Amino acid sequence: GEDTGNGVGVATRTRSRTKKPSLYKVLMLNDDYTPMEFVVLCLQRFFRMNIEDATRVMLHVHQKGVGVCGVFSHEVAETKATQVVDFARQQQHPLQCTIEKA
Ligand code: TYC
Repeated sequence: GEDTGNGVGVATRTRSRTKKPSLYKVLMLNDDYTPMEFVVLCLQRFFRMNIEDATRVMLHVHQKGVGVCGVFSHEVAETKATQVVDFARQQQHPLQCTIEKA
C-alpha cells in the first residue's frame, strides 16, 4: 500500500492473486473395433467440431494411435473424456479417452 501523507498505508493491489487454471489435453486413443463414423460423431457432439475437422482428427488417431480432441480446464477435460467413454460404452464400443496436462 502507499503512504497518502498522513502515514497511513492505503491497501492497493495491482496484481490479483487468482491463478490461471492449468490446461489439459483430451486425448483420444485408437482401437481396432470402434467404427470411424462413431468416432467422428463423438468429436462433433462432444467437441463441437465440424465434419471436416472431426474426420481429420479421427484419421490422425486411426493412423498414429492417439490424437488431441481439444485443450480445456481440468474439470471440463475430465467431463468431456468421461462423456465420450460413457457414450461409447452405451453403444458397446471400446473407444477410450484420457486427459494429460498440456
Ligand atoms: N481404428 C478404428 C477402425 O479402423 C477407427 C478408430 C479411429 C477407432 C479413432 C478409435 O479413436 C479412434 N474402425
